[in-house]
Amino acid sequence: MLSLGKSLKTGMGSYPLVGAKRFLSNNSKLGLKLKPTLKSSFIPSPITFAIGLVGLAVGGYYYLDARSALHEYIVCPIIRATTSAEQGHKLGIFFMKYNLTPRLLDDDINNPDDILGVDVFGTHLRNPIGLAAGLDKDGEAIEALFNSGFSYVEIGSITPLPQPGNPQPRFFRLPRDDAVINRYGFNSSGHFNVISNLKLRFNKLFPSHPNPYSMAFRQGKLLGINLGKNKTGDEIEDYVSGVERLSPYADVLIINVSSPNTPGLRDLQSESKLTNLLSTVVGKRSINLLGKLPPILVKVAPDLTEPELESIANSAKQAKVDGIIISNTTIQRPVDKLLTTDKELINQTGGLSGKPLKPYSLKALRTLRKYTKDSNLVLIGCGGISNGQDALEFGKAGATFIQLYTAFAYKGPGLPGKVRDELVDLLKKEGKTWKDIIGEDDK
Ligand SMILES: Cc1cc2nc3c(=O)[nH]c(=O)nc-3n(C[C@H](O)[C@H](O)[C@H](O)COP(=O)(O)O)c2cc1C
Ligand SMILES: *[C@@H]1O[C@H](CO)[C@@H](O)[C@H](O)[C@H]1NC(C)=O
Ligand SMILES: *[C@@H]1O[C@H](CO)[C@@H](O)[C@H](O)[C@H]1NC(C)=O
Ligand SMILES: *[C@@H]1O[C@H](CO)[C@@H](O)[C@H](O)[C@H]1NC(C)=O
Ligand SMILES: *[C@@H]1O[C@H](CO)[C@@H](O)[C@H](O)[C@H]1NC(C)=O
Ligand SMILES: CC(=O)N[C@H]1CO[C@H](CO)[C@@H](O)[C@@H]1O
Repeated sequence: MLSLGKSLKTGMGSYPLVGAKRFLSNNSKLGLKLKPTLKSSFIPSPITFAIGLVGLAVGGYYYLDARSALHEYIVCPIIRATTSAEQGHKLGIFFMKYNLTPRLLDDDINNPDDILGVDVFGTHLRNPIGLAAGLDKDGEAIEALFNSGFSYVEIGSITPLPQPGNPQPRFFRLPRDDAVINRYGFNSSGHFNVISNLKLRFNKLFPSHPNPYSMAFRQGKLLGINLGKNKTGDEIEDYVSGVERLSPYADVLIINVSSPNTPGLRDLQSESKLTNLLSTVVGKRSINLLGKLPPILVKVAPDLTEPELESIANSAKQAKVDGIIISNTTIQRPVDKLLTTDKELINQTGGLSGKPLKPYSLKALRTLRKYTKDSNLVLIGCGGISNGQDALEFGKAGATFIQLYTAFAYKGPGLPGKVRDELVDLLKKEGKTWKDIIGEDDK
């Protein structure tokens, strides 16, 4: 089993229900507001609203089927044509928050012989397709995201105190390249607002699922929470408070080590600083409301050098971190390969994601694989994945499961189901299962 075992066995026995019941009865004493404090910051312009309604009406029945071409070829392009990138993002969250997006109707079914199943973090994930952080920053759209077929959803990044992020515009579409550039700068409504969202969700779901599979409240699915630090916050303090406050709601916790403290060459001092940060954070976890200790993952940038990645791998092993997500967006601009002729777009400051990121993230994944093969660190592939073939490449390069974001923003809620079906077909052709192909490249 590709798992982390050890730490996860703690507290699995009778703990879950006790923990959860205690939570329910103590709720009011925790001093956190139970009301949803997130104001809907989405104010649709009359045009986008009207188009949304027309889309719904024209869509009719087909709107309900996640994989109908309606979303990819009609709804998403209309949204792109009529909104700025950030308005489009908000509109998407708005639809999902109120469950106005379609669900993958055969989520439970189309995985013949469990071809896509994979054991990770003491769990059997039903498929290796996850959503990356940054789409649902505040944990408002979790149900809709699981409904669209993801088996892993990562919310956040969440900073301790609310912060506005960078001034707008800060999100740019490069449609010809199936890419986006963002410099949101981690706008976040802060720990307490997100906790109140998660708490409401728990209180709503727990009574009818008294024995939930996970904090996803779905069989074979996991909920990840990505912790950020405030712009002016202290790295250790902010991550520690994140781990302490959000452990109860998480199946998995993620912290970002996108750039280790030294740009440039590997140096022992920065490695030990990182090891110290990671060990501290690992030690501060507590069991979640279901009695399980959430594994901790670190997320890295694709722009790190091989010595830097090696250094992160060493720190992760020493600190007994459970896994690594590879990768975040890139600050590089593969100008010769980008189709966009708009140089001003290319020159926007920020992280580039989507198709052009794939070679960088895949390379970083291969490098990390090289330095972690001897450990039980779980590698999670992310960056430019948009179809079954991409997912398969990351799996073969060593990813236990994958995440995507930009392709979902372009193609809409049908994408997870599509990637899943493509993966099943590709694996069947090879006569293999997902488990068989993980890390196949280095065999
Ligand atoms: C608009 C946007 C916001 C993002 N915000 C976050 C974030 O808050 N935290 C984080 O760890 N990653 C964030 N990411 C990075 C994604 O999680 C992912 O690592 C990256 O986009 C590469 O995957 P993709 O090519 O499939 O989009 C963000 C990406 C985008 C496009
Ligand atoms: C951050 O920005 C995104 C996109 O506009 C939005 O959905 C989200 O609500 C914002 N969060 C905060 C706290 O501003
Ligand atoms: C991610 O890490 C880098 C340095 O490692 C830091 O500059 C950045 O602020 C972090 N982002 C978040 C959201 O924590
Ligand atoms: C974009 O950046 C390149 C190199 O940094 C520079 O030569 C070019 O003039 C810039 N273009 C625009 C439109 O700013
Ligand atoms: C990701 O990359 C962006 C830009 O490359 C950087 O600002 C940010 O701190 C990184 N970390 C996370 C968690 O996104
Ligand atoms: C604890 C901490 O550093 N909080 C900061 C979070 O970010 C906002 C905006 O950048 C600051 O005003 C807070 O001081």
